Amino acid sequence: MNGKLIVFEGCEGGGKTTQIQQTDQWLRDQLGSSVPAILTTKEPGGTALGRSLRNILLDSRLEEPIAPTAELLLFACDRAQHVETFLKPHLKQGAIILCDRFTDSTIAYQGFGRGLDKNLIKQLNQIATVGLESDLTLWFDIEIEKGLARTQSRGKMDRMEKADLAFHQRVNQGFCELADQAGDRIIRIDANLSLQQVSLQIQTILTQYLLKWGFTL
Ligand code: Z5A
Repeated sequence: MNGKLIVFEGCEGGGKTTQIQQTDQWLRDQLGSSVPAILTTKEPGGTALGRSLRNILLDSRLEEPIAPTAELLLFACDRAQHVETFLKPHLKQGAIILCDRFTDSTIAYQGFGRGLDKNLIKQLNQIATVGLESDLTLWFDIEIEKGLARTQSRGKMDRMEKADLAFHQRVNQGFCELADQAGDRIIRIDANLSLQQVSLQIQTILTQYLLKWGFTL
């Protein structure tokens, strides 16, 4: 696998989506045509199948609640398709991929948030990814209330965002524990700061990693 998979993780409203767009442009400016491709994608929803699954997973008007295990399997299904048909082929060709959420979200949301067995989730992640891990994960650490206020100010909230505050606090605790255990695979970003300050943190970290990986800036 020649490319690099850089994942943006964290609770709602941390600014992942905004910063992925900024980082995409920054990487293009830094690396020019020296890499085969710079791509952005997300989970759920990085493939055609994934977009259908995303509509189901985030739909707040479903006639019945999605059972936690069914929810877990839908996220795993999205990931299996994404890894096999998008991530692995593009990484093999040397692409740098910026991905909005990946395996750590499942441990944080379905494990810590919903209370499902974390070892089972790790096994399921292993099946869905066939062992693919991020080269670097940027964890957008934001105060829960602040992040939810940002998403609420956008208007309509989706099914996951509508979960209660205690759920989001458990998810946040999950990301904290994952970051503690992961060494330098997961790097904390202070997402409470301004857009510009967050961008600067990301660019500083990415510069270190790109040089470590042998890219010329
Ligand atoms: N999920 C799961 O449960 N299990 C899994 O395995 C996976 C996912 C893969 C995906 O929803 C949901 O699926 C998610 C986890 C779950 N659930 N929730 N809740 P999504 O992809 O639609 O939502 P999200 O990933 O949570 O994205 P988000 O809510 O849009 O947040 P964001 O991408 O981190 O933030 P943003 O869209 O860039 O910014 C939000 C707003 O804040 C926006 O108006 C910005 O202009 C503003 N913003 C951003 N940065 C700043 C700063 N620094 N200052 C001020 N304002 C800012």
